[in-house]
Amino acid sequence: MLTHAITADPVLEFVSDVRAGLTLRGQKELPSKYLYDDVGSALFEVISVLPQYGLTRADERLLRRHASEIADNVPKHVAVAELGSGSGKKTRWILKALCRRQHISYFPIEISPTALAMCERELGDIESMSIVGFEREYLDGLIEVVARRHDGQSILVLFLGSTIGNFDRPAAAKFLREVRNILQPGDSLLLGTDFEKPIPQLIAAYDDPLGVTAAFNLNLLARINRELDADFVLEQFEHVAKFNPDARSIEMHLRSRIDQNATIPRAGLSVSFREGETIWTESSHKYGWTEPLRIAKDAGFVCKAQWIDQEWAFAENLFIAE
Ligand code: AVJ
Repeated sequence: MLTHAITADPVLEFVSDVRAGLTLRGQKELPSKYLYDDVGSALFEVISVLPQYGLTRADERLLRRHASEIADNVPKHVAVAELGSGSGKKTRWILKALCRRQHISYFPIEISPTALAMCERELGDIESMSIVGFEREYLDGLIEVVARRHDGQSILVLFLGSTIGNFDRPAAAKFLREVRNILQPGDSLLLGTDFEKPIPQLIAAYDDPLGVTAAFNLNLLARINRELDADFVLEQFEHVAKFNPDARSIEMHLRSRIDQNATIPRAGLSVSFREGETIWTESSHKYGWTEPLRIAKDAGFVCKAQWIDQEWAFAENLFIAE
């Protein structure tokens, strides 16, 4: 299948986000999307097979078990846009179920070129499906996909794996509203959401005893060292996972073990840290049982169907644009 990536300019954006996040006066922060370079993506693959982290397996189970039922609930003539395709492994089942009915186009949208290439390799063998990858931010990519819509074709957006959880609630609502505005009535969105769980279970999932999540988090500083010539001493930072009861999210931070400085030459920056000060690197919001229904409604969708995993409280929610 013909494949080509359409590229924007990632390096400048990384520099400016790092500068903005580390020069904040209060809580320093770095956007979680930068966790996923080649090393980070590989570490996340390991996280997803850890016994303490059931989220990805729940997502995969649901997509595998209910693929044909999900396909039956979307229009036959469909183009699929996936926001953050990752390796593409879990998407295979749903794509195959859709292809059984009619030829489909699949557009993975992904900022990591490596993940995009992996996804295209992983799924390139599916018959009666064409793949065109977009190396783009989600909404920019989605706009490009919609511009390629054929007459009578509907769009199915996949936003799986609880990536929505990385947005805080207002940002998630705004994002889904933007997705809705790019779509037309009758288009669909399959959204994966992770439900609230006991706090100790959440902490264990985000601070595993093998230290894989710690490595995943610390890799963000290693990445800044590699790509921006910075001199972060990784041993002088530690991974912290904590539950934020107001936001109902698990936060990952990197805590400075001592008073120290780091220089980031390619961002023209020197940053100081006090002992105990943290860089906030990710939030994973957890949802109440009925929250997906309200989220759908607030963004201009109706929740047509929902599939819930029995082992790990997680749902695939099928939203239809109104
Ligand atoms: C891939 C965003 C769903 O938030 O649970 C896993 C990333 N961070 N362990 C999540 C993650 C720490 C993950 N998502």
